[in-house]
Amino acid sequence: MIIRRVELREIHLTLLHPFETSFGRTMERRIILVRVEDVDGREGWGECVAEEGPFYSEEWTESAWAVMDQFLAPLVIGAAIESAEVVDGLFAHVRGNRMAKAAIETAVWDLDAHRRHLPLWKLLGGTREEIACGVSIGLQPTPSALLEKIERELSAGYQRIKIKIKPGHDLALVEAVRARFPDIPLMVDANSAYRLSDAPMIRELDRFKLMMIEQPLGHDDIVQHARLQREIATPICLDESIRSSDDALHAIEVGACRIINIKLGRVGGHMEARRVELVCRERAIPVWCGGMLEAGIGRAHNIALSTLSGFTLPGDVSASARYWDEDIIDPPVTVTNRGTIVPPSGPGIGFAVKRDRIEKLTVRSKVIKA
Ligand code: OSB
Ligand code: MG
Repeated sequence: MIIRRVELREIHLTLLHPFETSFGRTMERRIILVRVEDVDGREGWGECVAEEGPFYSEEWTESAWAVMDQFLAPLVIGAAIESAEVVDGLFAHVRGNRMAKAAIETAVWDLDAHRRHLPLWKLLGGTREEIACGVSIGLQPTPSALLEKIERELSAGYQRIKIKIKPGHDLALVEAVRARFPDIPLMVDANSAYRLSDAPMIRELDRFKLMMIEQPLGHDDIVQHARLQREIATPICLDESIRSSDDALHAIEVGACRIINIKLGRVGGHMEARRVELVCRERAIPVWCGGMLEAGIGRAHNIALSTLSGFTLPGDVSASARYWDEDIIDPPVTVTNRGTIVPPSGPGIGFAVKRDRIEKLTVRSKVIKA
């Protein structure tokens, strides 16, 4: 395929409920959408998961826009791309900026799947006809508000509950959740809020039989996580620290984690996400698909990724209705009462992109062509 046009647009979408983590609070998302078009007029869509500020990672909406506009889009335009598998190679000499890379790379995968009349998940090599879903619940104003949210998600059928923790909102919070829900599959995510010197507190979490603790220490650390893992029984899951399949290999080799969260944006797209999945599967490390408060296009790519066989744990991929009054895809993502999503059978991402809605939400756009 030869791509003749890359369209960037920034849309603003307001979350139904604010989302709070140890590093900040989000209400309005500024999301960059990517549309690629080939010389035959076929299209593919991607979504950039960079957030509104450089707090989860160094990337943010403005940096991703600039890198896509000035460096990445020109690299795909006019290039002979036999398959979407080569796109990450075209980007290899651009350092970092993985969320920007993933937005364009995933759009080319959607286009490639359309061109081959295949669902994207099948083109990626996915085999799961149903994927397991969990939810990520942000920090709440009170413990009782958290318990209420958990109750609601459990009755919707979600298979595991993840709650955010931070210093001062950890042991007592988990204790309150366990007192009310003694047996549910439960995990916590600290988004790098602790230091190795907090190991004694973290070890106390062992008594709550959590499925895992996600990213307790430094966002780019591996060695201290290995030390911590030796001191606690709860499995560590790495999120922020794993930016590539090499990172995954290193983390597994030194025992820094027993589980890995894979996010398309954090690793630079489908190709690298598949490499991470393979490194983990070959070493019996379970993986699950993380989320970044995506709108429908990013969510659809996450669903496709989650069909790979190594994704044995419920991910943070949940229904559109938990985030938005109206999504940008049709139909919106829905979850069965068993807490699963059935990947769509249509070509590409398998959802229709709502052009009119996107047009209304757009605050800026740019077309890059030869
Ligand atoms: O650490 O997994 C995380 C959202 C934004 C940034 C980082 C994270 C998250 C989530 C939300 O936990 C997952 C979702 O529901 O999309
Ligand atoms: Mg996380």
